[in-house]
Amino acid sequence: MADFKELTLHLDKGLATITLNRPERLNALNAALKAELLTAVRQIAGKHSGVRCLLITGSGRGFCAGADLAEGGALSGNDMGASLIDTYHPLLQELAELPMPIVSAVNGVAAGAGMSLAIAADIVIAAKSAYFLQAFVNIGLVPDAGSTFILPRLIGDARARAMMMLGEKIPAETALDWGMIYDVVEDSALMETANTLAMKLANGPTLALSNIRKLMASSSTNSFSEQLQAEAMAQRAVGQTHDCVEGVTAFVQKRRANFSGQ
Ligand code: T3D
Repeated sequence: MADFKELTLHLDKGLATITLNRPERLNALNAALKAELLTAVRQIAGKHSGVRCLLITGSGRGFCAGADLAEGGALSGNDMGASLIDTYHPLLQELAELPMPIVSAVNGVAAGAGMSLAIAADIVIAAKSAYFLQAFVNIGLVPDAGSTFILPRLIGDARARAMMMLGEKIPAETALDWGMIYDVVEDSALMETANTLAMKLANGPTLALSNIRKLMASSSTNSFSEQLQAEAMAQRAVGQTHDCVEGVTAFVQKRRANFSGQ
């Protein structure tokens, strides 16, 4: 297993937990953290990793404050497009293609690319004191790391534009009202709630869950008939899995299904 300094990776019964670990910088993404994140996600994605759900959170009082502005990459003269293409995009693609569900437990501020990372998860749970910030415009940048794709799909055009253009803090409870996230819990309950939910997913029918991810991704660009076709193809594949046999058998036998991820 790779050695990490800027994050921790904890593996427990099919659940991988990545904790961004630069609390003194609100877990801002420096080059080392981005590289470690990519390594960790690739390790989790590996065929023999045994991981069936990924949980991402932050240490300290922040989830992630976006790009590390102290590192100098965002200073004028640097090609930030290249930096996105070389470092953020492989990570976001890897997350998008991960064959298992992703949960983010937003323990504090999620700003800039840190917000993009938070909402790249399938299920986002936030602590009551957390907030979301499209910080880019406040430093003269445009939203990146997938925010212009994901955010309007979550909260609609009007609210997404306002968040991106005004660069204001959106409290977790407003994010919940707007449909940006799945749930808000007391700060003290965040990790237990997120762990319970992530463990449930880790014990779920992994191939069905990863196909749900794919179908949700294609539904934003497919036509209705293309999406019906995609559903049929996914169902053909998933319907032949051990987990489907187990799920139906367990239903008929009136017992809880014991999914293996196969
Ligand atoms: O090439 C590329 O990489 C392009 C990609 C760009 C993607 C982006 O994400 S651009 C957006 C970058 N992020 C931001 O603009 C957010 C900057 N941070 C803030 O606006 C505020 O820190 C927060 C609103 C997030 C939190 O405010 P507050 O008052 O709770 O905390 P603070 O005091 O500002 O921050 C605490 C410490 O973290 C502080 O350090 P210090 O003074 O105690 O030594 C602060 O400098 C540091 N910090 C916070 N955010 C960042 C950061 N250090 C480096 N980079 C940061 N993004």
